[in-house]
Amino acid sequence: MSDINSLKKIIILGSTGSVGSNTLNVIKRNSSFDVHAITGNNNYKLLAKQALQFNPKYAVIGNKNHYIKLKDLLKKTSIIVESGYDSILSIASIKSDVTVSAISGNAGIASTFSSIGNAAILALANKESIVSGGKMLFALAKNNGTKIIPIDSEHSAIFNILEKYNKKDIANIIITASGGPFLNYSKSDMAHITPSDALKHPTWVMGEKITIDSSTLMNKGLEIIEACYLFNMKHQDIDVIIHPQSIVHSMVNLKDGSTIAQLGNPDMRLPISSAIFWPKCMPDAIKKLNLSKIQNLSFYDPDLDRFPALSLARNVIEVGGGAPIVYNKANEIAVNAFLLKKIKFLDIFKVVEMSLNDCNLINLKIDDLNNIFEIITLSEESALKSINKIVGSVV
Ligand code: MN3
Repeated sequence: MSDINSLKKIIILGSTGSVGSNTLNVIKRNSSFDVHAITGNNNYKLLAKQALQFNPKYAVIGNKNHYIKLKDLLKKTSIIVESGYDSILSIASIKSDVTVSAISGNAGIASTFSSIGNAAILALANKESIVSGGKMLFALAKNNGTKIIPIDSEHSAIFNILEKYNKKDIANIIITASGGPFLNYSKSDMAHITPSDALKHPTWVMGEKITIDSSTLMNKGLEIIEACYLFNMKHQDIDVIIHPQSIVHSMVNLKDGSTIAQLGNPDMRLPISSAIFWPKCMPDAIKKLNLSKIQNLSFYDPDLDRFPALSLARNVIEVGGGAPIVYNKANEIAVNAFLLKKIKFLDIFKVVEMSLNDCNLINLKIDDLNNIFEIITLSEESALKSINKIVGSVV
């Protein structure tokens, strides 16, 4: 058994979600971490179960309505129970060896920023903080000594490859995309896609929002933006290729003409262990590949006409300023409206495009978190307005 002082102090923001639960799953099989704090938003039962199992100093629930219930479930322990958004932010600002930022959506932006300068390693799964505040986030991390390591599977693959090569030898990177369930749909078929069709992801099991984003390729658009900031690259040097088996997690082309790829079974525990154990490699993090059993790996160029999310993302990067925030927030609102059957599948792209055209946010400077939240609010209003226009025009 390791002695407590040699253990690495880890904080998991969003421990009840899929990345958070998988992080605890990884930690359970390895004794080198001391779980210092875990946070959830609504699922107080799972949070209590995790707290009883990992005995953290703090267990924090975002939704204050669940405070008493959580406190009650943990009454026989010495775990400090807190609730509310501000408590999550103060947990995020505790000094740690590793902080995992796995709160999903815009709710995870502020806590990601709070961990900068406090976490030695920030294992970052919250896409929104990179997409909405990437420039600021990476500048702050650099100046305050926090190493950001992505948990997104594609970016984790690229990160690990880039670590081993000289930046000057890199030609470009290729992000793989499963293509989602509608890879072979015609545009007219796509008009009739229902929420339950879109919620069937072929290879990864994930939350509702990201599953829809995979089916529209909006997730891949967000990942292009994410890669630009993470790896400090131009979008022209970031290609997307459809790879339905999700075995090749992503690739890097070197200037000599060779391509370096990371392959593995699609399992979130690989990018998670790669981030929290960095620079070490965790033995048996996932099940080994059996390539002869898989037999075929296929690759296609994405159809930019049927999936406008990719070109939209590239425009958004060109425009800069608040545009990535509009892209992200308008999409979130549109996905919600689609799940509620207010708009059709193809309208998701329309809402994003209309919001980008409507918002005069492209020249706005992003100097602090307040700017980001202001633009998020304006994007939401614009997206709702766009949805009303679309719904109103259908007779
Ligand atoms: Mn991904």
